[in-house]
Amino acid sequence: QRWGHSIPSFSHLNTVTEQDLAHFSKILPPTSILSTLPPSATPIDDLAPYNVDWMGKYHGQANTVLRPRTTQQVSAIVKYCASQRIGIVPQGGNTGLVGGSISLQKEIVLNLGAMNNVRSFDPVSGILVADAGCILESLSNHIAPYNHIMPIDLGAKGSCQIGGNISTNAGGLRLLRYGSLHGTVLGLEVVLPDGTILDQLSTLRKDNTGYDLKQLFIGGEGTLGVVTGVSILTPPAPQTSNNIFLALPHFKNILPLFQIVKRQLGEIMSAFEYIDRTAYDMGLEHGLGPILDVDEVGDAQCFVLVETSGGNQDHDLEKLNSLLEHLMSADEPLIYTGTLSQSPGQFASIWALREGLTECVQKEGKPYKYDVSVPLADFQNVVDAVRERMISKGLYGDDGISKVMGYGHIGDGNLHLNVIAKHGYRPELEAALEPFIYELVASHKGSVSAEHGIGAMKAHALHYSKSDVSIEWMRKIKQVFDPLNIMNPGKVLP
Ligand code: FAD
Ligand code: 2HG
Ligand code: ZN
Repeated sequence: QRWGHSIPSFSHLNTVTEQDLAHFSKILPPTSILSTLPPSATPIDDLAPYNVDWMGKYHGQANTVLRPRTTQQVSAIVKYCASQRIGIVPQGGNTGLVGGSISLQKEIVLNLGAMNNVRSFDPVSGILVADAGCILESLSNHIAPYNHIMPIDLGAKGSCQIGGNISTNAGGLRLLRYGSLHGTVLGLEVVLPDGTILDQLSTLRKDNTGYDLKQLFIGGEGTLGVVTGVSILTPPAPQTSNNIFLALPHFKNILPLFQIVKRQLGEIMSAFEYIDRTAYDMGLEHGLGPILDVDEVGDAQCFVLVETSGGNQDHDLEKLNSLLEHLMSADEPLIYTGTLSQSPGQFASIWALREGLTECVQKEGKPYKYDVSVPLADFQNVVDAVRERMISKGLYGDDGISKVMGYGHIGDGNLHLNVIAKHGYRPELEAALEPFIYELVASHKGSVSAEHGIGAMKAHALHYSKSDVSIEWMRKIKQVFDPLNIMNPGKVLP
């Protein structure tokens, strides 16, 4: 069990009993209740997928999982849990990377997966209203025939739910173009920790009627309530999309490259993603790519994926070709080589290399993941500093940390630092990494969580990126919404 710090004890909370289960069966049909307690007596293996996170890093304790189908059922469950002081962990697709969706003690898991209906879609405004448990990819498929896309996209799209995306304020691959969910979410329906239904499922673009409460649940990580419904603005699908993949001799070329690409591509640039050499080689070893000729890549230190989305293929191709020409023909070229995708298949393989890295990391061993914001110029320094630290501690190698790598969303200043323990997590590895990495990030005035959230992993590290005053006011907000501290206890706040 790896919580990054000691597991808090929840003396204020009660464990689910057979009497509680009897009450839940008045709210939900038997098929929506999984519990090791009688009369359900679900085999423990059937609960296992709800008690372990995507990385296999966080192992939970829940003896009961509830899978409601309606907002009214969620409300009745939460109201009862409040009356009995039973802790609740809201769970979406369980793809989170900070242990937020796993029960720390014996809180119940409230899984939203059965709330998966699209409530409405307006093809004129592009406003989609859906249950929180809808899988991101199925929402994309739902609106594709109307030529709309979701404003958010990420590697976990086939499993993560829109309610989970909103609760983590997930960033992903389209943030550069469409901005954060704080802008695209128009309204939410939320079951508050006393069971009250807060209906703010607005479909208005503009609504300045006082405090914008929904913003608190975007990135709230299930600590302030259960998101049950979502209203979100979806943009029209671009008429044409292209991507290029570039190999850079040195990391130091990234900043001038970013400036040139932004200047030359202007409004059509929709993503600018980063992969360092270690991550690229790992991707290749796991069957992704190759995208570029191995000889031309040479000793390239890092790679960049640039995507464009526009309205006219000839116009966009002209811009991309002249960008590549400019980059290659300079006296001191910023790149060794680059390629422009020539087909939908090649476009997809270039993206697959970037999106597939998280799964490759998983196959390499057990990852310590640090999702940080630091100045772009320091991406490589941060990765190198961590590798050097592990070497100096004698912990670098196949029996300790086998790889340290960086990839991420350069356009957003977000580095994914992945530190792989080939043969599994060990306390001395973690002790060498933390608080070293958090202090390093703080020294760059960065953020210890750019987009994955705080969850259980980083609650004790929140202070590296938030002032005492901020944390105090976060606590006050938590106290107002959840005075009994039943909603995802032990997460986010230290
Ligand atoms: P879960 O993992 O189930 O839950 C995450 C948190 O939200 C928990 O604290 C949980 O309690 C809470 N929660 C979930 N649903 C609700 C709800 N309905 N109401 C209240 N609280 C709720 N993240 C990024 O930001 N960008 C990426 O590019 C990205 N790529 C990823 C790629 C892969 C392969 C994987 C495995 C993960 C990736 N993630 C990324 C991390 C993850 O945050 C997202 O996958 C996603 O937003 C989590 O959604 P989920 O439905 O799985 O939520
Ligand atoms: C991504 O951008 C995700 O691919 C996952 O946020 C990052 O694997 C990671 O560390
Ligand atoms: Zn990411």
